Amino acid sequence: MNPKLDAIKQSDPETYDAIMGELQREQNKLILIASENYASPAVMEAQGSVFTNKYAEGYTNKRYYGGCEYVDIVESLAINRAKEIFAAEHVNVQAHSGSQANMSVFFSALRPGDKILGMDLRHGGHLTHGATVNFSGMIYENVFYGVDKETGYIDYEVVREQAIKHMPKMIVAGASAYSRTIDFKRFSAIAAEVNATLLADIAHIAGLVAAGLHPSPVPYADFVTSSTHKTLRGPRGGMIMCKEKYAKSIDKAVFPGVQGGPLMHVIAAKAVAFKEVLTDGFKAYQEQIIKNAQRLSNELKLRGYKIISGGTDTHLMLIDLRTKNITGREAEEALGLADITVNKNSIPYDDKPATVTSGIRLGTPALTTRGFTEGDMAVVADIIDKVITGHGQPNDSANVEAQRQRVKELCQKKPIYV
Ligand code: DSN
Repeated sequence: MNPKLDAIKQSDPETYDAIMGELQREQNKLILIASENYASPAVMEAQGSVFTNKYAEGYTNKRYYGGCEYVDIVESLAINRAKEIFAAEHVNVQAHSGSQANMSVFFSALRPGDKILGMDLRHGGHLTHGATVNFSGMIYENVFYGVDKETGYIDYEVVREQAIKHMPKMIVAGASAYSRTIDFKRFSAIAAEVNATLLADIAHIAGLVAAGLHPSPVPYADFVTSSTHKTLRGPRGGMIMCKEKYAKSIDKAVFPGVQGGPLMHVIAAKAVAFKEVLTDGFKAYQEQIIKNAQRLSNELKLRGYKIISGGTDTHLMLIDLRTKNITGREAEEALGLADITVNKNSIPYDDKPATVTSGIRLGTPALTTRGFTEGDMAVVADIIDKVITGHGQPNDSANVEAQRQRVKELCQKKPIYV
């Protein structure tokens, strides 16, 4: 990253100060938000490049604007690299976000009023999988599956029963707060049984899938969507993969259906990120993300924390704080004071509203990018535990300050963008 930003400093000191403030925040805090990561300097250079100036409605060699010879090159690079990574028949890299990727799939495969079977947001699903406050819940009829109350795992027999009972037009597999391997093959068998289309949303696990550490849905699902900035470590954005037979209809749904001009600077950054995925170190990085998550989960369990489903196969975990006498909101605030950034999260069968919650979600992609390994995760778990158990105790402020110092040491030891 160019740390100087001389032009912004000159022209707009307020924005410059905000950027520098954010850089300090990202450097000096432990980012444990499961959906966040640090994009590489190369990805950020591409995203800050002259491609931000260019209109390119349409697709390669079929644009509605002149001067598209270089955008055609980067869009083709991004598409071909994504095809190679995921063994996908067709890829669209124009979706501005994971949500717009999902919207494009819905618009291409469904009619208003059609029924979708998705994972309940309160059990770890995503807004765009049918939540009533989202377009997916407003335009379509939604039914849900969740996780088993005892095990915390998806019960595929229940998914199947729901599918047979409701006969949805589309089944959505994928989650934002589910820590276990998703059996896409099983989902595809269920979808085939009820003649539904299968959409796999791999936004959270795309990096693990790319590295071969989580089974890929690409052979099984009609459509696979993802964001590009989570475990995949690219720029903020979305992408869609599908079978060749859906290629035309997906491309039409993205443009002109849902979006206008593609963000070519973001697409250039996707191309760069996909090249990074294809390098030798990427698999080891993804393996380390999982090792770190498993160590963090184990260390927290040793300190009496209940992890939903008992652990993790992926980059994240969901912690049930009810045994610790603290809400998700209180834990998020308390950890924030100690410079640890997490998000409160509903746990399955939560009786608290989404603004309070009984849980927090933790993820390791960002810490892994800055070089944290299992030993560091043991220290992180201990700091988290000390903050949470000290919350509301007489010496709370001194305790928080002591933990903040420990965070500072960790951050200084493993700086970002070196
Ligand atoms: N909001 C994202 C997350 O935090 O998981 C999903 O899009």
